[in-house]
Amino acid sequence: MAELLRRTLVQAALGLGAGAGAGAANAQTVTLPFGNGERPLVSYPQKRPLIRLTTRPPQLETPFAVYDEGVLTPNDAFFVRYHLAGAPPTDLDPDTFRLLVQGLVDNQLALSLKELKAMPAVEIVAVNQCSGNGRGFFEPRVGGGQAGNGLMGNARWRGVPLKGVLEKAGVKAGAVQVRFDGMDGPVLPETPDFAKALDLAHALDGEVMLAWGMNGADLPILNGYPLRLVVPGYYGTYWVKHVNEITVLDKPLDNFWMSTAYRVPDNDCACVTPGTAPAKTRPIGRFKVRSFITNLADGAKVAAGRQTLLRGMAFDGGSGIAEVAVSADGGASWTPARLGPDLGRYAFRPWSAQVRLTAGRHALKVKATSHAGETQPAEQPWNPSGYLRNLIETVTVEAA
Ligand SMILES: Nc1nc2c(c(=O)[nH]1)N[C@H]1C(S)=C(S)[C@@H](COP(=O)(O)O)O[C@H]1N2
Ligand SMILES: [Mo]
Repeated sequence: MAELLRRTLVQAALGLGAGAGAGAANAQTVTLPFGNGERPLVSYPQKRPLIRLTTRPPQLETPFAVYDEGVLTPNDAFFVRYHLAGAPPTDLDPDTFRLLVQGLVDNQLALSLKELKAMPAVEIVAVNQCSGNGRGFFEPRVGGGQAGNGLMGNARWRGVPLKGVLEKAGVKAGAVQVRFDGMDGPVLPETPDFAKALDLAHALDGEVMLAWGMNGADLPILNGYPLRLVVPGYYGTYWVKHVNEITVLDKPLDNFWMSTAYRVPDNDCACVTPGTAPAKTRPIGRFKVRSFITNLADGAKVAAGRQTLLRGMAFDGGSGIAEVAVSADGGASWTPARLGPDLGRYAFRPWSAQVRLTAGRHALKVKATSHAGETQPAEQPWNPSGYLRNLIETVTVEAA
């Protein structure tokens, strides 16, 4: 991408451009179905109008109808999540970019994008989902970004296995974890820099990837240009964007983002009684199994007495989707759905089904079961951070 264009895009992404300004006069809004759910739809560079959660840093949610456009989430509609007010970073020159590999290694590396792209590339279709996807629906309500279900997306990522880069550096005995730091830093020195770590075995599993490509194009600036970590099956917090520093550690990373944030109750349900705090926590890990109806929204009108098509997708933390079922009677009875093309066990799995509805209101539900045998609960287990949401979703329609 031409240097001038790239600079302009970054400036605009920081909120300095017209489109990203606070009050584009004709700003459209959407209302998410929970208290204080009104949000502006705002255009950022390389993005179509998305649901804005915060301005500094830019945090953008995908409008739900996008998931019905196809199994891959288009780059210009893919959600954006940042923690630090200074994000995205401004110094994203692909020619001077270097990926530093350091710490407990035989050879410290400083790899250019060109050098990375000269290594054998791999591709994987994988879902990226924020731990707090759907947090706004939690009851009782919890603190944090009040998002609907638009903090997820499915893309074809292209890059090199992290394993290959770590082997190039040579991991020394005594290594325990690998730390990933992106180019965005805190504005205030008191704010903890965003860095995350994976256990060494996970980092070397051959699936975790350093990706520069997304759906056949460069990563959008707001999704981590020029290089990001892809951690298939794991919540987005580990998918470090603009990653330029990898450090092999001899002990687990102890920072705010590992030791305090992004942790769940350490018990079978990862839940506690609403309003209470967990006695013990563990780092958040793999996605819980989820499924959605994408072609009908709440309040949709359908024809009574005729076949109504239901369509959507399902995904889990990497075992793959074994079964999807739909209910047209509020969950009393279930009918199997037809599964669509399989793009891999980390991808959205499309499904479709037909139901015949009598005149009146109907609660349509969808439920997925993974190959690991995990399914979705009817009631959402509660945790104080509003993570891991995966209850059976309901869309209420009107047949006439
Ligand atoms: N550098 C950097 N990487 C980051 C973050 C961040 O704040 N800074 N947020 C993480 C979180 S919590 C999520 S959910 C994903 C979101 O990826 P996306 O913005 O490409 O959708 O990025 C992750 N990587
Ligand atoms: Mo996240």
